[in-house]
Amino acid sequence: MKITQERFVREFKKQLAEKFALDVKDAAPIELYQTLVSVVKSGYSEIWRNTWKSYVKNDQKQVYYFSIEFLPGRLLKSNLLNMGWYDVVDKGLKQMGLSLDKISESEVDMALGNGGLGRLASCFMDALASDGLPGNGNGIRYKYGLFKQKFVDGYQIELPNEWLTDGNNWAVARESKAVDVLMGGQVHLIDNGKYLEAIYEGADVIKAVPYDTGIVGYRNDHVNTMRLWDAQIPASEEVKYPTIEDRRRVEDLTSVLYPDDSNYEGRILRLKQEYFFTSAGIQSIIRHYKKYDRPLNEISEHIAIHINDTHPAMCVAEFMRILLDKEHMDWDEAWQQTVKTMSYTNHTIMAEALEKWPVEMLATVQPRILQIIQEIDRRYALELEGKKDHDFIERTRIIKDGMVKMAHLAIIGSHSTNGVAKLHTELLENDVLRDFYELYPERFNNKTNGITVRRWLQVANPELSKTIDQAIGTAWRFDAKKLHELEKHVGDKKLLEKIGRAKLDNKKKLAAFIKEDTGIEVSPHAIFDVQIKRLHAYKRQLLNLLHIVKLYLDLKDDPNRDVEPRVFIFGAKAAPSYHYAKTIIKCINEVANMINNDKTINDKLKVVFLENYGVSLAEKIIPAADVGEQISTATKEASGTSNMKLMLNGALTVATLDGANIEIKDHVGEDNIFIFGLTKDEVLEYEKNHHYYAAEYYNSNPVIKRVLDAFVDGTIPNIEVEGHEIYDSLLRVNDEYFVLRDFASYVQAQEAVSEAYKDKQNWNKMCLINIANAGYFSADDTVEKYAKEIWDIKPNSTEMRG
Ligand code: 26Y
Repeated sequence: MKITQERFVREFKKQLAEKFALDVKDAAPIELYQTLVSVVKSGYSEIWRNTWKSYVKNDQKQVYYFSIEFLPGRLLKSNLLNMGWYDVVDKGLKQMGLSLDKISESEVDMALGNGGLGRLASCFMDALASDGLPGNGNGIRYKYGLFKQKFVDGYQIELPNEWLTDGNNWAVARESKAVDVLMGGQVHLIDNGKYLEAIYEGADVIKAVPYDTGIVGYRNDHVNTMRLWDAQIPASEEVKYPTIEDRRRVEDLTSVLYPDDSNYEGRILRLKQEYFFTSAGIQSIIRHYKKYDRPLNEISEHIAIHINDTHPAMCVAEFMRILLDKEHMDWDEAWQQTVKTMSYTNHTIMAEALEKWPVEMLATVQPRILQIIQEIDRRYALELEGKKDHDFIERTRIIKDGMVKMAHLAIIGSHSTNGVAKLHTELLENDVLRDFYELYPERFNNKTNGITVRRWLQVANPELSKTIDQAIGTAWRFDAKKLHELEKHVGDKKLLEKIGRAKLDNKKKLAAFIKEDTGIEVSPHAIFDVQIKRLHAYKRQLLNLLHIVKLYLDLKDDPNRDVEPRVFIFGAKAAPSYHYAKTIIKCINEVANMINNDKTINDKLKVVFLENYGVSLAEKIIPAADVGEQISTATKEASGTSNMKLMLNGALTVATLDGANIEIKDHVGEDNIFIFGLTKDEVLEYEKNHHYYAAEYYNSNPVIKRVLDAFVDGTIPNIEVEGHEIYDSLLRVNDEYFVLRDFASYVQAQEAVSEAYKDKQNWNKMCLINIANAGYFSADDTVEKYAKEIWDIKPNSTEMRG
């Protein structure tokens, strides 16, 4: 829909009057926000319908991206940008005395995910639509999003995130598209003469109601759907649930998002959630497919299903269940279609994140699914008999020692398994999934992660975006790889200055936010050094903290030391049950308190731990960052994506050779990144030969000794318990993630950062090179590769939309 400022203002006032019977001057922020959402929605609803109709009309192959997490954040500005409405609406609101920035703040983040995996799913949704690709999301509409984090006395406190209190204005509930999901009870197979009939007894019937959200493509008249399912009680079953508690048992299925990131716990409600959204999604896909009388033995030519990590791995068995039990296809044909339809992405090699479910638990949740998995497993082992040795078969089969290995199910039941960065895929092939790589080499491939440049640069950083426009025009807004043209201007001093100025403006804004949020005063002229990601031992926020303590102790020795002032900024949530991660949070907060209140160090050092890190806070922090910390132990971080967002915004990276950091280094060159630490081979060697002794580093390096002692000798106040815990984890438990091993090398890299910052022009040049090369990590390109190499789907052309 074309919009003019005049038309927008008229429409806005009209809808405000209709919805709330109010004038602009009398409306509350939330009313203004809700009105704006309706105007925006009416702006794309027809395109949404047409996009869907064109898929049907052209019989286009579509992909369904199954993910137990989606982390879109706020949608208002991103939708305005993608529709091409941003400037007109911005001006129109100003004309009415309103501000888009302020109204946007009324939107509650849609935080239905923990971290990287959920955010990746949302970047991919945006990219699919912007590439004009037929791609749908399938997930869960949690009533409570990821918990809200508060600090009380430096400790993390979790509060419920009731994001739906004002309603979700973007989603449309589609009762008419509900499906029934069966759980529990028993199942019997009866030969009725024609086929084996599955008879369910005593199962609970749960009504899955879809909530659809339009995903607007960037200026291409294309709107896809993200479908999230809600659990309800079917009208026919009302009598089965007479009390409020009974009802709650069903509805609780979609109440909470599990706040664990990369840390598997075998909870039955979680398994139920996995089956619930998997079954609802698969049923609705097949029902839709059948509406147009196409043969089921060609279904894999019309749809692709993507399994985002193992959480939706039951897709394999559920798809088989429908083809076998409902469509009476024979096993071999059904299996062939299933494998051709499914594809799987692995996001971690960390053993503690790999899902394994006890057989009995699966039997309780869905006995028929267990039967089918057992049969897949039996046939898998049979097929390999005589071809592979016994040990190989036992190592790779799906069910072993009473546990169902979900990754094995996903690999065996799909035609593609991919890792999320070159190094990660290499580790999968040569190490973690070596057996499967030997068995199915053709199924393995790499797809390095990507981010949406629209949200992370155009929306989050308008200052830098404008500067880039002035240098190279606006084509990069459509094709992020064109950012590379900036490199031609690397000698343009005016441009470098402008990049520096845009950064300074963003730092001033963040400084104001920090002041308002925490009361801490920081100078925008200091280096803003940022580590933002989930709190996890392997991500090594602790290494960062040890370095901060070192800098502090150096300043205490000599307050007049000539150092570049730095502000260390953290954002991180810890899983509520992850004790060690919470201990690190407490320690960071206490170190921050100590440093920020010490007048003797002349404001040369500040530490800010911002509460409640999430997508919207990231949008404030990232544009203001000078330095991004990507310091995981090599081999542990599958890819990372904040590394990409930060470089895109002109932050320089301090990094280990882990995940996508390696590819970042390859693009920007060694001179434009600060690399330190053990390499993959060194880490693997230590892990294999067990000859790392952390205490040696403590005993032989006086700096390390002094820093660690500060945690236990009262230097850092209020961490009597926590300080010892940290100390012991490094010295007694022998430092699982090689923090002390990498410390000296890290300090050196940080010294190089301080040195480099002294030459502003050269620093800005390095920033420019980082920005110029960030286009290689555009999700648009990543998704295009998935489309071509895994899903075999094609973009919608304008004519096709008809
Ligand atoms: C089993 C369950 C507890 C579980 C829940 C969440 C397991 C894993 C996860 C989340 C994993 C995750 O977020 N992984 C991250 O995926 C990103 C996108 O691919 C990567 O960039 C990042 O390195 C990886 O840690």
